[in-house]
Order: sequence, then structure tokens, then C-alpha cells
Amino acid sequence: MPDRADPHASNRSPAREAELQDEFLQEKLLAEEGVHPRMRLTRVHVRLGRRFVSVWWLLGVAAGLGAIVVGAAKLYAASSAGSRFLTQHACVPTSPPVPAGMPAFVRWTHLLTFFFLVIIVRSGLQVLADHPRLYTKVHCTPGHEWLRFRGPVPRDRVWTAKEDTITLSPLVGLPGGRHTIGVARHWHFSFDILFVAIGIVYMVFLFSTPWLHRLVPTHTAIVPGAASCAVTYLSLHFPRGASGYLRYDALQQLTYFAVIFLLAPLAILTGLAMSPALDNRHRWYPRLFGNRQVARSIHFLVMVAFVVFFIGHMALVALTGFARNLNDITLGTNRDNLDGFAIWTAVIALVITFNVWAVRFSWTHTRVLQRVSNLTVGRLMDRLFDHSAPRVQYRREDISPYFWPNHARMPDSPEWRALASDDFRAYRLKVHGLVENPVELSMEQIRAFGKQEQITLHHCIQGWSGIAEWGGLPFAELIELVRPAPEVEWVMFYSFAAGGEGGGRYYDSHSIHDLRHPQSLLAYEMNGERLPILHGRPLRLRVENQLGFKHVKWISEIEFVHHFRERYAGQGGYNEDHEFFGYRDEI
Ligand SMILES: Nc1nc2c(c(=O)[nH]1)N[C@H]1C(S)=C(S)[C@@H](COP(=O)(O)O)O[C@H]1N2
Ligand SMILES: [Mo]
Repeated sequence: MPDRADPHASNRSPAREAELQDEFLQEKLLAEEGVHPRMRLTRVHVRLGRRFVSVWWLLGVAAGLGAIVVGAAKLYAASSAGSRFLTQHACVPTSPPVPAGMPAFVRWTHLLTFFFLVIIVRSGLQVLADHPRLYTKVHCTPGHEWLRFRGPVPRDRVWTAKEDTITLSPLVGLPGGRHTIGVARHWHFSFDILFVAIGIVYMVFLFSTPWLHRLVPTHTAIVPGAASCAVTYLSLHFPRGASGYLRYDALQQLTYFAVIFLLAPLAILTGLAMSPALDNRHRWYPRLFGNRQVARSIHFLVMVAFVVFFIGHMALVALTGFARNLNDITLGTNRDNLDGFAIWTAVIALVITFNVWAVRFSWTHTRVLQRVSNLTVGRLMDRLFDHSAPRVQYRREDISPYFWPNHARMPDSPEWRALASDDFRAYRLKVHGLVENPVELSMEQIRAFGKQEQITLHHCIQGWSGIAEWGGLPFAELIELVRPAPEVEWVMFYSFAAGGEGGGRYYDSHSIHDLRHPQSLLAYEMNGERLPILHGRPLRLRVENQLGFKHVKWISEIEFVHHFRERYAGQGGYNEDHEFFGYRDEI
């Protein structure tokens, strides 16, 4: 247990918790007054070559093209060739009839999936707001993004990824308001797990019932059939009633098949491709999609596809016999009364109520949300990724031309300044805690250990990435030198810099298991040169299976402890205590 004089001792108490919660809410209110710009649709820009054009311009072009396509479909349907094609491959139900109506498993999984996806999309947009730029290269060089939700990166000053965040309306993001990626991730991942679970339940039923034949195309005739339906719908004819949603036509079947067997798996696989633990262990995995940023872009586009599908789906449900269709999907009866409509309205009202509650809860009971997420998402992540040490090495040519700096505060204490002005000659890295041999090491002594170099991909929680070469002391050697006590499970890293505007040092913790990995480094060089001040001079961490926020910069001291619970508010780090992040993040 820490002694009284220990400046890092635990200060967990209900009063402290209330204070942290209040600070969190206050910062949100302050930030909304103008530190971060709000997302505005007028500021969403797509890059065409070297120019950025407003997304409105593109949507205008798309609407124009849409009108042309509708006109062409109408002309074609009226032509003799067109009508021949349409009679030959009529847009009629192709799936076998279901005498007993829509089965219960379809109705329930459909409803729950809708609910889960609303949360996943909204919290996903909130994650995006933390780095509102999408790239095709893994480097994330400003000006090279293909889509951005705010203006260009200022060139005349240091611009951190934290400053680049935007504010979302709570109508769009969950929780909305000030950027808060920790909270957004708790919602996103918890509901991801539910989404996968319901998907598994659905698949089990699907593959053990004849429903499978309604969904999986088995005949090539589905292609001309779907084309015929596309022409029918595009020429604005909507077969009403008879077909409805009880028997699928070719286009319907193909679309549902694609949503379930293409979009959903793609969402999961591209989500995983953003994981430092996976990427830095298995180079082939992010390569399936190109790289982490392509995976991230696809992840976003899959979300767009889900939203577009939802809009089209609802439009067709309404246009082809609203009441009857809603009876099919809610009650499994094909009647024409308003029962299904009543249920549907109630479900929408419930989903809205849940979202309103979730936004409020996010700002008032953030610790509860974090705890639940740590116990579920956190444990699962550990299970899935804990055992593999990162080992991927990039080539020199892969090094990023631009590496985003990221922090809330640079070190500005008199202590650090005095050390910096003397080129860190007087710097002593203090390594203490539950160790047999506490040490204080000068930079010279640290360098004398022998340097390890590695070229790795940095994964920031906010979304950007970058490749750099790091040189420094393998942490395993330091462990060997200080000989930790057997009860040590975590190691604390304290920075010279403040963690936020409110003061209080930046710090974070790592499991001793992660620190023994061959790629865990105390780095003092970056890209073959002395570590720049911006990136953490004199010392910063590299723990390549974890996200960037755990790589403490400007390290002043290291402490071996039994558990991070014994330090400060007990959640594992500054971001964990103040921003309610998860304590370990392998994705
Ligand atoms: N002391 C300190 N270390 C820090 C941070 C910080 O705010 N303060 N930010 C972290 C985050 S969120 C990231 S992504 C990396 C960024 O490292 P870089 O600035 O070298 O790119 O530093 C991490 N280390
Ligand atoms: Mo980060």
C-alpha cells in the first residue's frame, strides 16, 4: 500500500468521484461554447484530385444522375426491348411462400438488430468526430484525406489531433456534445457485442430452418430478375400488396442477402482491422483491406450503406402496403389492420427514449458506463488479444512523412524547463515501487544499455495512424535490472506534462505482461534522430499492442505497483480517470 507521502496515492472516494464527474460535465459545457467547431454539413468536403469540394456539390450531382437514371428506366420500360425483357423476367416474388407468416426468430432479431444498429451508428459517428478525416494511406498526412468534416489543418502552428476534434449534436452522435471518444467507444463496443450475438442467433436459426432458401440465392435467374425489379422500381412502379414483404422478389432477396452476408461481416472485419494488437501482430490482417485507414474508410462507408439501405427499405415498406408489411414483420400475420403499425410506432418511441436516456446517462453516470464496459468489452478484448506479442516491422521507406502530434498539454513545469535548458544532463529517470532494486538513471546510463530499433505503426484511439522508427531501451531489460516483487501486475508511467487543462499529471499504466513484449520500448530516438520535444523528449513509451494514449510522453518516473487501482482515481490512467476511457485498449 502507498505511504502517506506518496504524491500518486489513491484518492478514490465518493467525493472525488463526484468531482471528476462534475468536471467532465463542466468541460463539455465549456467546450460547446466554441473550442471545437460543430459539425456542419456545409463543411463536409470530398477531395477530387487536389481540390476539396463540398459534399453538397456531390449530392447535387448524385441527385441529377438519379433523375437521369429514373428517366432512362422509364424510357426503357416503355420501349419494346424493355417491355420484352420485363415480361420475360417479371419482377414477381421468387422466394417460396411461407404459409405460417414471418417466423418469430426473424421478427425478433430484425427488431433488435435495428435497435443495436441505431446505437452503433450514432456512437460510431461520435468516434469519427474525434478525428473527422478519412484517408486511403496509412500515414494520415493533412491535405491527403479523401473526406473531411472540417477545414484544412492549420500549417502555421502545432496542431494536435485533440484540437482537430469536432462537436456533434446529440441528435447525431452518442452522446453528442464535446468529443468524448471513451464514452462513445463504451456504447459502440458494448452494442457491437450484442450485434454479433444476435447475428449468431440469427444464423443458427437461419441455417436450421427453410428460411435459408428465401435468403440465399441459388439460381442465376436471380440476376436478370433483380435487374427487372430495378427497372420496375426505378421507373417508379411499386408492386403493391400481393408481393409485399412476405414473399421476396429477386432484387429484395439479393439486397437482404448482401446486407446480411456482406455489409454486416465487412463492418465487423474492418472494425477489427483498426486494432493495434491485431495489426502489429499479423501484418496480413489489415492488408486484407489495404491498410488501417482503408479499413477505417470502408467501416465508414459500410455505415453509410446501412443508412442508405434503411432509408430505401423504409420507403419501399411504405410504398408497397405499409400496414400489411408492418403486420408481417411485427406479428407475422399478413392482415391489413393497424396492429403492426401500432407496434412499430411503439418500438420507434422506445428506441428514441432509450437514446435520450443514453445521452443523459453518458454525462451523469459516466463511471457506471465505464465499469460495465470494462467488465464486458474490456475482459473480452483481453481474452482475445492478450496473448500475442506485437512483432510486425515496417521498412524504412514506409515511414510516414507526417506524424500527428497529440496531447492536451506540453510539459511546462519549471522542473522540466530547467532540465530541457541543460539538455537533460541532470535528468534522472526514477524507477521505484515494488522492486528489489530501485534506480535513478541518467540518459547516459539509459543509452549505455544498448539500443533497440523498430519501425512500427502507431494507432491513435481517435483514428489517425503513422509509421515511425523508434530507438530506445527494451523495457524487459529495465524489468530485469530492478527485479519487481512477485505481486507486481501493473507499472505506472508518470509524465512531466499535465493531462488536461485542469492540471494533474498525465500518467498511464501497463500490465507487466505487455511490457515484457520484445517491442515494448522506452524510446529516446524517433526516425534515427533524437526524440523531438513534441513527441516526448527525453523519454516516451512504445507498447505496440496498445493504442497511442497509453504511450506516455515526457516520462518523469516509473513505478511498479500491484494494481493501478491504488493510484489516483484508480481507473488506470489520466484518460481513464478523467475521460472515462477503457483501462486497456487492444482495439
Ligand atoms: N504526457 C502525455 N503523453 C501522451 C499524451 C498526452 O496527452 N500527454 N497523448 C497520448 C496520445 S493520445 C497519443 S496518440 C500519443 C501521440 O504521440 P505523438 O504526439 O508522438 O504522435 O501520445 C500519447 N502520450
Ligand atoms: Mo491518441
